[in-house]
Amino acid sequence: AIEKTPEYLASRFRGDGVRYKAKLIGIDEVPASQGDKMCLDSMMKLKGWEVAGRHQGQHKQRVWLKVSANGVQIIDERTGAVEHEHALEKVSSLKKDHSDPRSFTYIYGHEGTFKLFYIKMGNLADPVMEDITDVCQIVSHVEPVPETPITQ
Ligand code: I3P
Repeated sequence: AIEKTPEYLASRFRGDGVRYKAKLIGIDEVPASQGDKMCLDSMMKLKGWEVAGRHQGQHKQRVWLKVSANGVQIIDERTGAVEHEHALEKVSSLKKDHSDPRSFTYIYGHEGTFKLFYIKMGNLADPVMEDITDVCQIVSHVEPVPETPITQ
């Protein structure tokens, strides 16, 4: 296993960071930043919608999930458009989907509203969950970079 030195983590999540192929199962507005039952209820609802959509011939949106020191980005695979940009300090409740090793959820809180993002990875969910955990850890220990004073 790679030793996760501060230098290793800093370089892993610098710039564009890491990118994974994924599909968006769904997004749901939730009442709070955390809560086990709340998350499970939301996941069940979104899963129900996914199944209903599939029965109508719809496919989940294919996306790239980017994890860097600047946050989590969800990018439409087809257009390349950044559809969601999540600052790490506003991400909470990162959770494994115990019914599917490829899926996970997290909550993004912004101006008093909370949204649960339910994502299915191309492969296992563990590596990206580990990356999100690691990058949150490193940014929470880093002082914000002071702005360079403008000298005239
Ligand atoms: C597909 C199958 C895939 C699924 C895909 C389904 O149905 O369930 O596993 O991809 O979802 O359409 P079928 O076997 O009838 O073709 P995931 O495993 O990534 O969910 P999608 O159409 O939403 O991509």
